[in-house]
Amino acid sequence: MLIHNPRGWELPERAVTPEALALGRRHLIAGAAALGLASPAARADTPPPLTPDPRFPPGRALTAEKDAETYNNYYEFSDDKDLWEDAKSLPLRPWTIAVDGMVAKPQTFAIDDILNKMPQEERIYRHRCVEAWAMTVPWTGFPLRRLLAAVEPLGSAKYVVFQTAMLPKVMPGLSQPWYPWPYVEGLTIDEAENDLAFVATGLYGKPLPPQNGGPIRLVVPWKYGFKSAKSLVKITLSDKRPAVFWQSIQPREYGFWANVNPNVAHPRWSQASERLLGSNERVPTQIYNGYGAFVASLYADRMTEPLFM
Ligand SMILES: Nc1nc2c(c(=O)[nH]1)N[C@H]1C(S)=C(S)[C@@H](COP(=O)(O)O)O[C@H]1N2
Ligand SMILES: [Mo]
Repeated sequence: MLIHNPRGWELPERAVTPEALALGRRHLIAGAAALGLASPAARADTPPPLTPDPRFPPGRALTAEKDAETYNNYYEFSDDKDLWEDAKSLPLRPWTIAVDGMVAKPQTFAIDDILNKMPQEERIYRHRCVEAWAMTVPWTGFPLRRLLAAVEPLGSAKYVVFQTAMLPKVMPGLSQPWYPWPYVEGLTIDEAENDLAFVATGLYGKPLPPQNGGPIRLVVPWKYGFKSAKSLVKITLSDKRPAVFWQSIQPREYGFWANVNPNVAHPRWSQASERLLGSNERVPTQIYNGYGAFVASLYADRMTEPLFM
């Protein structure tokens, strides 16, 4: 079932939640009080658990936490999926993330300042890797547009560029010189400001583990998974489209836009269906990974672009 009750480990006391969620929670608390149950969420000194944003119903069962955290793509560590133990050597503190480029107020944030400053939300999103496996997981974090608003993008900025940490001492993959390190990804400004574009700092109600991109990563669920860059150290606003990691390696197979589409095959395999992590079940792939109602309008004037690779 989809019922999920995360701990509020990273919710600052002054956190604000969307009204509907706060209301729903008050009902829960009131219900518990009526039953005479001591509700930890009702105490002022304890942050309440987060409720998944109801705008984004996942429509399928949550992936088991163990599966999502032991089957990963993180090429800085390895091109195998079982890198989770090696990734534990990534030091998650101290950690800073610079937000710079074409902005009025460039800033370098310490990760704990971000956690304290940004109201935390939970979202259960479907995730679709270009390799045709998929998962459904609860991320904790905040909308990307809130972070952008803090640095005040200039009107001339057209793209948002994301850069992953490069720590050769703990990331053996960096010694493979045929990859164009660092891992860089990018979105257009309007994609980055879309409701769905999310910065994750937690997973299953706990701090984001390193193998999943801890302490802070991008999550753009309507695009193939490679767009969702991990372990971010820099976000740069630019008027130029960046050279992005997989497109630089193989431009015939991977593009800048990478929107999910079951009808546009990868040159080497079909994208019509996907395997759910932790099972052999295959389900049909949905255009924009099922998020078309939120994002299809972004592309109405971009139909001449290769939107689906
Ligand atoms: N820095 C970095 N980010 C990355 C990757 C990577 O290799 N390095 N892999 C991408 C790919 S292909 C996918 S499918 C997702 C996987 O995220 P997960 O391991 O949390 O499922 O991370 C993406 N972000
Ligand atoms: Mo992927």
